[in-house]
Amino acid sequence: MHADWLIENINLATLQDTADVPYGAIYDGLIAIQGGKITWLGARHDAPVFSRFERYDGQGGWITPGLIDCHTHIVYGGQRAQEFEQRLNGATYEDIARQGGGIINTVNATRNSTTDALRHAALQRLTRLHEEGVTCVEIKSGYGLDLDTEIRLLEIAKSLADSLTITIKTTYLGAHTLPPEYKNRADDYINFICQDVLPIIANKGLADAVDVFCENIGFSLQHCKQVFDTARSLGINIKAHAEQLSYQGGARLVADYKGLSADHLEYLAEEDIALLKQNNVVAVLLPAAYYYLQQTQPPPIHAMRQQGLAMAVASDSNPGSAPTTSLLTTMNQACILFGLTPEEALLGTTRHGAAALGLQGQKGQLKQNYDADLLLWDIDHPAELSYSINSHRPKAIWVGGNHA
Ligand code: DI6
Ligand code: FE
Repeated sequence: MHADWLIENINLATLQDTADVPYGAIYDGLIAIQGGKITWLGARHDAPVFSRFERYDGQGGWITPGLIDCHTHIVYGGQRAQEFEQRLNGATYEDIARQGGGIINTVNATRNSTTDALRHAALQRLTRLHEEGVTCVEIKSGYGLDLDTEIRLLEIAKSLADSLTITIKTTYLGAHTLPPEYKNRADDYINFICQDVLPIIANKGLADAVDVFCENIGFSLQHCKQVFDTARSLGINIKAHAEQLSYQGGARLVADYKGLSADHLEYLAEEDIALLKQNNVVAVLLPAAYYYLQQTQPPPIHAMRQQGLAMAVASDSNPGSAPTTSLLTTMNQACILFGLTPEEALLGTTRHGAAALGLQGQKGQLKQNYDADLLLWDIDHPAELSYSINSHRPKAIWVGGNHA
């Protein structure tokens, strides 16, 4: 059997959906890569004979799937540290947004930034995520809002794969907030999104999904429904920022459209979980935003766990509610703030992160014929990845079988 790479002297955290042991662990394992895919994995003593390969000695470390950050807003201009100070002095996220700050602050900075400046800043953020082992990332637009800037942001997002060995999925988030030129004219803005923007973005192939901010300081269910109807007609996947600051029913709407994911979910009603599960909607947990906004009501994790709802974990990297570029820290926050186990946190940034991007069956597990996106860690146990903050970087990274 031919292999490009043979990685041995390792333990494997396969995270396979068929596993019946924690982490799907295989000890003293071996993994073979060929043509960018995993062609064989298992216990070393069960391995077939391989020919013509590069050998890599894992020196007793652990191999996990590449990390998947399935929810980021990393293409933007400016920063909002002053807002951070305001919130520490008692202002709320909603107050600041209603006073014309928040997302609009970043929209103005982004519109006034050159493409080179936006790309340079986004590449720095993505490099931080990649250094921790992120091999697949979702990047949203949403800080331009006008047609030209939204196109620029999505093109910049896609271009980052020219500078880093990483898979990028893009999401159009025009329904992020009302732009100044549409003040008090939400209906007109949603019509603009549906009639003038989405068809062009679909035609240019710039977005794999559409997202909306379904919130009292964002858009109404009816407005989100109109965007989803247009996305469906254009064959674009559906996601939503839902139940982050209040219950609006946005997660149910995603389920009604059989969308990919409902994200945040602090105010999700437990009775909605069954509908999400029935429609294979992934719950994307964003504990960094919960931490930064000093929220006090976590998502209904116990009920989600009991009903077997897939829970992804993502950084939500953005300048306002989650100015972080550390997915590993987000895994730690998911455990400490939301009560996930370290295994659930790692599943959230691998198998379930893949499903939130429609990549189940291709990424997020160590499994035969899956993409060979692998990380080698110098750890004794996979729980260490959520356990200690800023303590781990992969010793080696393979993306699509390429040793990065
Ligand atoms: N919810 C969030 O937490 C981010 N966007 C959203 O819809 C925050 C974006 C920002 O504050 O810039
Ligand atoms: Fe977000």
